[in-house]
Order: sequence, then structure tokens, then C-alpha cells
Amino acid sequence: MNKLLLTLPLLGLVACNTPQQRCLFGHQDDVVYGHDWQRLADSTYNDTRSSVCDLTGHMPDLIGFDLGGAELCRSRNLDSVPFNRMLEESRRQFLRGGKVTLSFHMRNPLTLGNSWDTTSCLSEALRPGSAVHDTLACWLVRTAQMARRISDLQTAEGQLILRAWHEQSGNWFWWCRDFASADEYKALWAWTRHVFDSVGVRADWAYSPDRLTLYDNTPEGALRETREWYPGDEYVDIIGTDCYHFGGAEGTADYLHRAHRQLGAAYALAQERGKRLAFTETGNEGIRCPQWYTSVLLPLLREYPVEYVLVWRNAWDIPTHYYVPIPGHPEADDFIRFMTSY
Ligand code: BMA
Repeated sequence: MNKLLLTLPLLGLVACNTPQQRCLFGHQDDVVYGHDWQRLADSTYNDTRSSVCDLTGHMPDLIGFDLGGAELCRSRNLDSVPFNRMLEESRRQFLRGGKVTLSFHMRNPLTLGNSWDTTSCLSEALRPGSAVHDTLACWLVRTAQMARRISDLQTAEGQLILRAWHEQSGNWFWWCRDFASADEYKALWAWTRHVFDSVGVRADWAYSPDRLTLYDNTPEGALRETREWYPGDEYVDIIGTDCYHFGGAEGTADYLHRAHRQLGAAYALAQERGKRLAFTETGNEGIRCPQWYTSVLLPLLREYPVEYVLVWRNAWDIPTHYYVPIPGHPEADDFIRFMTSY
């Protein structure tokens, strides 16, 4: 362990909704690569590099990783992150007192295509005795075993958050609502929890729908959809939502409309079920909207008691795909202001 790691402060000073409750800031894959750098070798690095720390001098409170690929026992996940690096960086993050959230972009168990292969497979996968069932059963165990290795590195309670089967309200993953019923989705959650619990994974679990368009445009319609697909009190600790700002300033009104609708529904359900609230994924790709962090995101975080917000990854190999500004970016100062504004 490099001594520097132990002295790097965690951020912990983002927006604040109530004086007692601090909103943690998270960034996907923050420490394995950034817009113009990568540390993707399957080896140990002596020090830590972080896109958030590059700008602010502080490590993010939360780091997101994805387990997609563990189901095939691959050594790297779907974005080429070696699982060994994920383990190493999770260990460091926990030692710093930070948190880790894991999503899983699991392959389609019928076709073996990726998560975005929407060939309908869930009802078959839920039928014991079918080949697809056996495939998914095996994949769940393998994914749980990787999660268990990360879970075992925790140095305190509640450092690991598992965000299973996210964005089911969209139409882009095989577990989304166009390709599965609410009952099937809930059965998938129950099965997943059963496997992960049997494997001994200790984590808090987050449910995170995306857009809410099944019913009318009222808050009741949004809540109804969020509630209808809710996996159940025994499986969920955190209710969140995924919502992205598309384009520049011209996209702000649309983003705020969707964000309020989704966060409002998640908050209402969280209150109803006695659960915690999070903004599980958001961002403005390339930060093309001026002052996005302080003028668009911050007011949202002040309005809802979200426990954490996670912005998506700074891809090293897709030049336009980043959500935390890079040094020299016109929005870098705004991001730094955001991180210190409370
Ligand atoms: C998407 C993009 C993809 C990536 C996927 C899983 O939003 O970032 O490039 O493969 O998430 O991390």
C-alpha cells in the first residue's frame, strides 16, 4: 500500500440537501482510466490516479465498477477493466473509507450476445430445467463470486452497493420492460438476491429505473411505474434513478423535466417503503452545457435527499465520452466549484 493512498482525502463535500445529510459524489471507473490516460494493465500500480482527484485534489467518495464479463469468467470486464484492478482499487477505496458501487451488464443468456441484445430470454431463463435457466444460474453464481471477493475487502459496514438489473424501464437491455413482465423482472431480482446472499455477498442493493413513460405524464403515473417494477422491500435498500442530460443548454429543460419526474417518483417510493434515495446515474456527455454541475445538477441535489450521485465514465478510447471535465476543459472550474459548494 502506497502511503500516499492513505493520505488522499475523500471528497465528501458536494451538494447538501439537509445539514445532516451529505450527498456523496461518485464516478464510474474513476481510477482505472480517464479521458486521455489508462491504467488497464493487469498488474498492480503503486499509486492511484483519478479523474476527480486530478481536478480537485480529492478522491471521489464513491467509485462505480461493472461486473459484466464475470459471468464468462473473463479476466476483464466489458470495458476492458481487469477484474484484478477492480479488486485492487476497491481495496484501496475501502481503506480510504470510500464506497464502491457495482452494476452488471450481463450478457444475454440465450444468445450470448451483450446486454443490449434484446432477444427475449427472461421467461425461458426463469423456467427451471431449461438450458437458458442453467446458463443464467451459472452466470449468477460466477458474478456473485466476483462480487463476494470485492465485498470481502470492505473495512466497514455498508461500503458496497450492488445495483442490479438497472434501467429496466428502458428498452435497451434484455431485462427491460419491453422484453419482460414486471413479475418476471421481480423474479429475476429475487433469484439474484438468493444467489448472491448464498454466496455470502454483503452489500446494500439499489433499484434504479430510467425514464418513466409507461403511464401518463403525472407524478402518480411515474410513481405507479416505479412501484410496479419495485423488486420488494426484502431485496432493496436504495431506490434511485438513472437520467442523462442530452446535448447542450437546449437540453436542460427536457433533462430537468425527466429528472424531477424520476427523482420525485423514486423519492415518493423511498418514503413509502422506508428506503434510502440515490441519483444512481447521471451526467452530461462532454459537459457541453455551460455550468452544468452548479446550475443544473446542484439544484436537483438540493431538492431531493439523495445519498449519492454517480456520473458515468471518462472513456479513454472514445474522445467524446466523458462526464467529469478534464483539466483545461471550459467546465473544469465549474466542477471544482460544485465539489466545494456547501
Ligand atoms: C455505456 C457506455 C459504453 C459502456 C457501457 C457499460 O453507457 O459507456 O461505452 O460499454 O456503458 O459500461
